Amino acid sequence: MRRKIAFSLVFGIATVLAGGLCAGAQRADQAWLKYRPLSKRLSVPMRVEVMGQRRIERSAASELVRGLRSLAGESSSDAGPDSIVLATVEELTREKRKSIVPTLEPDEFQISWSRDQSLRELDIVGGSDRGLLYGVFALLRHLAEGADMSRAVLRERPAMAIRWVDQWDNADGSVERGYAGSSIFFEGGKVRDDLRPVAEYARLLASVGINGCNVNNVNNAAPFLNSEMIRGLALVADAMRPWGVRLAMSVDVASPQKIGGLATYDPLDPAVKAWWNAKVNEIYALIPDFAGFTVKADSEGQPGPASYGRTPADAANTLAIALAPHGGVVLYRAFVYNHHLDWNDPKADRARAAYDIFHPLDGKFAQNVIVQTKEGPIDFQVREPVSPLFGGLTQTSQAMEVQITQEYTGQQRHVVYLAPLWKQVLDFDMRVEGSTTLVRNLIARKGGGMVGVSGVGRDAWLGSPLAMANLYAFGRLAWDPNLAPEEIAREWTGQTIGNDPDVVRTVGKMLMQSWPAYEDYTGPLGLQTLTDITGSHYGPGIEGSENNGWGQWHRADHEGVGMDRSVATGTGYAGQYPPEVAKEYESAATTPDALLLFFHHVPYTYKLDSPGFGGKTVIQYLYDSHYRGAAQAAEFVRDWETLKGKIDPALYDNVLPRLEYQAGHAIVWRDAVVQYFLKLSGIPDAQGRAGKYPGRMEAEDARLDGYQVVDVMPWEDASRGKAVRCDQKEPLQEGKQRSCSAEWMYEGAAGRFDVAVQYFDLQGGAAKFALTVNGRAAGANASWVGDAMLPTRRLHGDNSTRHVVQGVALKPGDVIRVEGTPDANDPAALDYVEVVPAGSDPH
Ligand code: GCW
Repeated sequence: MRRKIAFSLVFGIATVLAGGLCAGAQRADQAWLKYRPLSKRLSVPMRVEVMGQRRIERSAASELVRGLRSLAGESSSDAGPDSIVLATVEELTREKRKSIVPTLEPDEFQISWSRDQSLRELDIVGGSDRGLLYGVFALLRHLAEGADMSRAVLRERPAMAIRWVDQWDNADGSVERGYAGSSIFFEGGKVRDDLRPVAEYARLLASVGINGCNVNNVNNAAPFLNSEMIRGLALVADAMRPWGVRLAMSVDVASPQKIGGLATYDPLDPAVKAWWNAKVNEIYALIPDFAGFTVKADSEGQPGPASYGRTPADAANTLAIALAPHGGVVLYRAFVYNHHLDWNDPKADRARAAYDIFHPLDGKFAQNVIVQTKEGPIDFQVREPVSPLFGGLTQTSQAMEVQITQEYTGQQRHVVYLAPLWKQVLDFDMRVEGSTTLVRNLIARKGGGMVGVSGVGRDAWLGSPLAMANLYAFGRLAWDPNLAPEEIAREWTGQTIGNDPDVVRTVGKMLMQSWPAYEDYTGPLGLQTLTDITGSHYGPGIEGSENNGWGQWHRADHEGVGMDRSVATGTGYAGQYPPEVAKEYESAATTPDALLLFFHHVPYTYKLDSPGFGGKTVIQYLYDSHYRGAAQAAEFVRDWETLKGKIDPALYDNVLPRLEYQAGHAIVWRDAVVQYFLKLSGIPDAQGRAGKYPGRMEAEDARLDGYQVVDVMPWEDASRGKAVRCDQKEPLQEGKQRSCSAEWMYEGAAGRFDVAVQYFDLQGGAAKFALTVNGRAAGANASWVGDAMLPTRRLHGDNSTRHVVQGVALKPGDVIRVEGTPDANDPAALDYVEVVPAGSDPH
């Protein structure tokens, strides 16, 4: 029997692969594919045999060998006579290898034990070579988590056909909304020469079942259809193909005019159609398995069919007809809206746009068009209702777009595990025609699925190690939306950080608490993220979303807050849902409190009544949630500290300062939102915290030498709206550091305290700071450099940063002094210092 096996591998390959990657290269094992040695013998054979020789099968075999060898660690030399056999259904049938061959769909796999005479075999059978690869990754995942596979039988297939990540990478190497360095795909207007990171990325994606990757930004996509770029993209496709990840690209519908030299891009013009046909043929000649196009049109300045009075269906179908003979698809984004809305018009509502535009087109799209809709009607906010369009396109294939890169959820500087948010959307019951209609089933129909905007870059994929849980979870949920976010967190932690039960429990708890915490300290009750939507989308900017055309409004005034989207008195958005859901959202009393202010404008004194909202008034809930969220962020630091000695020290040291930073920035958020609503509503905090900061000494009240008092914009981003900056205009004297100082006389009780210094860390310079008490360094870390790369190049909540010096002995009359030395564009600006009981502040 064994002789029939076309190709047999026993180790060796792992060494070859490892040798092929130079030291320092970006690798998948920086993420979850670590295969850390287990302390026990593996429960599966160490010998690997593969029946076929296709490229993906070779990847599967080499991955398995590499994984087994690494997991087995010391005991890896003991191969034994049993084997793992890898085969596709087709190979088994052809070779008559087994008496019973399972019937499997292409991406499906089955893992089961069998006997070949006296030997045991673990068979991994795929419906296709890709199914086989997924089976290998599933086995390795279970082993890495420490599972006993000695009797395992597994059979799985993906819930959805489309399981794609989208990159928003530009040809110059920048990544729109990317927070992890420059593009792994492009540089200097071209595809990069070194595509090894792309292959490693594809390996990572395949390990969680992702089967497509769109590599370029939906904005400014026209140059990507130039012939030279297509040749480069063919190399990208080659790099991903061994892992079953098909290349897709974003296209600009005006390309026939912009790069094709036609006078028009009207999708119904015969010359335009012919241009697209020829372009698509050119692509398929080089990339035979090309997956398809993603389109952003008539949105945020991108050209679109509206210029010719045509519909999105007209534009989508022209592309779809060109792609259809090759098996390609069009993902047409429903993110189409007018960003010049009239803020003074109480009926204007951006949330309505996708449904208003796309619902009337249901049934008008070609078979291979998939309408791709963001999970919520606005834009990846910390919380939104589910887009009603999912219930409004019953004849059309649909994909749900989520954002892995954390544009509005902390930009990877904050830990925010998004699986619970996505899961809530997937599990939402639209009640189409009055019966159970889960969003996850709506998108799984007719070849639809999920698309995650990924934003990986050259900085360890997503920059922050814990952010990788989101990429992992995205793939797992697209594969199986029944998985619970807790379970996914456990899987990810076990593979990435460690199987120690304390580690799995602690990291799982942190991940699960992270989205609620972020919501609490940014924008609860359906207010959305409350960030400056015309700027970086990062720090607090409560008013920034109002009074402009972008439509991310919350309509807060002196009396109340929230946007009336009811049918009776508001914009009518609530009426876009099927009747049962529409009815629930129509009245404030039945709208879940978590979404109350998305749907209704209510007085600050309105009483919340959902479980967990404690019968509080809206204003009190705003105060309380912000204090609770910031306290939770501080807790993450303490949680992580319990892992010291239990996890990889490099990972420990990498993550700890990020969590400390997050805890400090959560305070910036808390104070901004709280003081904003305190001022606007005039209603005091029943718990007496809002606007009162015991132990806080404002920079503008200090004895200043060189520092100038300035107003911060928006005012709520600084304590009491003011800060000081060190701008010394006179020329420097030789050898003399130009620095400024702020001094306060301490008047509190004697004791040991933590002293927090709130400063603004501007890009374009690395200002130095030193904290002294009576002229002496206040502690071990009392001198530091503000060299972080934070958004916004002026004093702002984006860059307001907290530095804590612990255990400082203070007595009345002591002089606390901060000396700031500016550097280039960083004026060493200060907001305040705060003396808090030792151990109460994250450090
Ligand atoms: O969220 C917004 C982003 C834009 C993005 C756009 C979109 C690619 O701020 O950067 O553009 O959505 O999804 O098209």
